[in-house]
Amino acid sequence: VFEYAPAPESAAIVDVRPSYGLFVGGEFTDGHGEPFKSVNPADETVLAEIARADEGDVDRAVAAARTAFERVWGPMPGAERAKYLYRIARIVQERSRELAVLESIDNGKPIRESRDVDVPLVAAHFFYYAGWADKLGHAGFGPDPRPLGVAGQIIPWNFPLLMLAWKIAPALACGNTVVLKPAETTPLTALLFADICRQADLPPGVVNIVTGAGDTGRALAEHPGVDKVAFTGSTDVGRQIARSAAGTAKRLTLELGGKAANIVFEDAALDQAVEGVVNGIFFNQGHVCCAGSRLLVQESVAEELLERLKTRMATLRVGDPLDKNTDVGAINSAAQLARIRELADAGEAEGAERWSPPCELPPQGFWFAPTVFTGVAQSHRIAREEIFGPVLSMLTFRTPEEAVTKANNTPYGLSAGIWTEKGSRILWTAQRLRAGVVWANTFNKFDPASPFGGYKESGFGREGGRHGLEGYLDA
Ligand code: TXE
Repeated sequence: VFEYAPAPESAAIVDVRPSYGLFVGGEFTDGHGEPFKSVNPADETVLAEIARADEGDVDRAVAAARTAFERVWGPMPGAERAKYLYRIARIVQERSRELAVLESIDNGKPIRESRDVDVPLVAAHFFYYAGWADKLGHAGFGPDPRPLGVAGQIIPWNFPLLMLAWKIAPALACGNTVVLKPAETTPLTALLFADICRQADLPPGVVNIVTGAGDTGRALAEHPGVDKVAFTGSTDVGRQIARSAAGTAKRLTLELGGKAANIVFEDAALDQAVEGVVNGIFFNQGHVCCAGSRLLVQESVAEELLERLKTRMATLRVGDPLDKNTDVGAINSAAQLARIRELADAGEAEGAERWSPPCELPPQGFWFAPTVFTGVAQSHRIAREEIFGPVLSMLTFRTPEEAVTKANNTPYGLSAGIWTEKGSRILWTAQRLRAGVVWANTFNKFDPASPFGGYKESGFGREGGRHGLEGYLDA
């Protein structure tokens, strides 16, 4: 029942099984918790029943990872580990259609995004970190940096496969083994990835996948046999994990929420800026930690920009994630939809003006129309809290100083965008922004060679690039 068989070339692109087990020690096995269901958010149909790992199952997975670390993966020369990572990267490319379709039906994201962004970046991460595996002695951490041991990795539902790659690729390259817990609403591609690990002949126990909700995550984060915890998710859960990691003195990296400012100066190329603003907030339904959810526009061009933005928003196609023409897919879960609605309603109640283009939403499933709020004050909840949905809050500024002050007026500090034709203004602004990533005349650009991570309540530690190795080495 639990086996994952590759879909035959000619048949449906992806073969979703009725039920899935945990992946422990290279085998799909039963879980001892109450199974749960993964639902297609575009039509609310049940996709599959998923095993839930209880504390005992987490214990088994950590033990499998420990054995693999001590006997096989830790002692293996970096050049050998690299071969496995290259092999995984190539299989991800070979099975990219299957992965993209499964990601879109489990998550709700448009197939164009899973096909052209998520899955290619997953392969790119494995290729990139494969290249580091035999060069760790030249990465600036001393001649012979050591892995940490067993990494417990907990990931969210917005980029299920890509977050898995961000976590697993550097951990494995450095010689660690992993126990990864995917989010409860999007477990399917992680289980397909488990099958890819088997196909790549990865030694059993090097990658273990435990499915479940917060309890499973807590059991993993608190497990005394875990040497390092890497978490991406909400700031609240990040705080809980930091407390429990402190109890057992584990290494920790946290990638948490954001409330990024996308700053448009009056000399920006406005049409280009509009594209960047739209991509910044409507890409992946705004389920993006670095989403440009606060649009800061210089007063002199605010009206003009808003006009063009509305015209562009009216062209966005909302609907079936598997339709190649779809721009905005389904909201990932009923709970997330409720949260977006609550914050959007609060925006109206606090006096901001709400606008959405006319668009017909499908009758079944979880949907939210692209929305922009104007007349937003910095004190409004929609200007302060992470909405994590297709909702943009527009504010204005008069001077560059005011733009920087407003952009930094948030407990978060993950990313920001700057739109201007003036190079010196880009540098001046970027130097003053308290954000881990600053994009200029572009937005949501990702590359495995670039470090990514936040300041303040957006967390600490960096993923990606050479910096991403630091979190997995005893250096
Ligand atoms: O996140 P959670 P949720 C933000 C976003 C969103 C809000 C709530 O604003 O609206 O968080 O989303 C696991 N110990 N982000 O509730 O709960 C959980 O099972 C250990 C931003 O879905 O943080 C899942 O695997 N693990 C964010 C993962 O944590 C626990 C991405 C994330 O879920 C746990 C997601 C516990 N006590 C949401 N409780 C970003 N930065 O990208 C839950 N989990």
